[in-house]
Amino acid sequence: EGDQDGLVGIATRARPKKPSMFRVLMLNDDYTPMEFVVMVLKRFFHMDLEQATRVMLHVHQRGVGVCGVFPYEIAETKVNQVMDFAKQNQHPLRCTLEKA
Ligand code: TYC
Repeated sequence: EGDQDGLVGIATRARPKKPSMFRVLMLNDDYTPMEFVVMVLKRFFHMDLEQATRVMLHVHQRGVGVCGVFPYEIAETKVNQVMDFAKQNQHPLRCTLEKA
C-alpha cells in the first residue's frame, strides 16, 4: 500500500512515535553528604524537601533509587548535569539511565 494516490491506511500511516522513556537512577556511595544529594534532587528534579529526603534515604538504604522518568534526551541531560555538579563539588555521586 503506497502513497502514490495519497491512499495510506490508518494502520500504516506515518505518525510520530511516542518517545521511549528512561529512568534516571541515583546510586549510593559512602562519601557524598546526604544534604548534597537532597540539594541535587531539589535542583535538578524539582522535588520538595520532603520528597528529596525520602528518595535520598531510599538510595542510602537500598543502593539505588529513581529520580524520575523522561524521554531519552532529557534523561541524558539530567544525568550529565548531576555528574558535572557532583564533580564540581568533588563528590563521587553517580547517576545513570535505564530504559523504562
Ligand atoms: N551514603 C551516603 C552517606 O552516608 C549518602 C548518600 C545517599 C550518597 C544517596 C549517595 O545517592 C546517594 N553520606
